[in-house]
Amino acid sequence: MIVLDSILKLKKQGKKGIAFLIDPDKANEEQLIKISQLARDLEITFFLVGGSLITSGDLKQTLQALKRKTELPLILFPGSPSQISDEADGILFLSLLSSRNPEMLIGQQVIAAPYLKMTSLEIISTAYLLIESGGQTTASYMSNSNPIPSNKAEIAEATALAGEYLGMRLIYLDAGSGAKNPVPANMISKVASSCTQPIIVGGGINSKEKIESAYQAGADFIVIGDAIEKGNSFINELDSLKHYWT
Ligand code: 1GP
Repeated sequence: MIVLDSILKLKKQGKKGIAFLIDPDKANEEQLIKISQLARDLEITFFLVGGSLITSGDLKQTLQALKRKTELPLILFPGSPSQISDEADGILFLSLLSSRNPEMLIGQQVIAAPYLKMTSLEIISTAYLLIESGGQTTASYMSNSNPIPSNKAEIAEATALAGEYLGMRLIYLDAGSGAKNPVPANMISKVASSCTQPIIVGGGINSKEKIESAYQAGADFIVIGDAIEKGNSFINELDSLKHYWT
């Protein structure tokens, strides 16, 4: 469990982590070169690759292109069982615990399992919680599920804890890609106060302040996708936060 161990090690050392999310639909070769360079300079922890819906992009080609440009672990963040590839190093094996949709809780996982068995991917069991973020996101629409209301931190806490008791190794609180509002700090704190497994937070993180607020609330890891792909100017300021993860 190389990737999970490195996440646990960071947490034990009191360090934070940062991952960039690459959506194969949005990233072209030129962007991948820039993003890989940035990842190297910032010494980020790993890449996540995937999306709720891939239409035009090619997952395998994106992974191969990334592998030519970076040594960092590539972890699949799949929107469906079609997003499995041995070109990656690992996979977040997600169960959408915020939903009451059996397909997202266990159906898609059953379809994926025999394919995963044929790969050498590191499989990281992850409690995945979508959080309401000021508008519908692709993730909540595609998963046909209601996200947890943003003012119901206690529901997120109970859900994350249930995931931990079910044996899941990571807790991912996601406001959804391009979210208007990120996961609220008080919700992150509440989850962090009950759970012992590492907490990943993502969705709508597009400023230094939002990163620091998530870390200070108890996030162990943050994920940035949209802002990196768009080349948002705040990425030039990330260097000053490097002490959190290096
Ligand atoms: C989405 O948490 C990720 O699933 C990242 O979100 O694209 O908004 O950074 P952004």
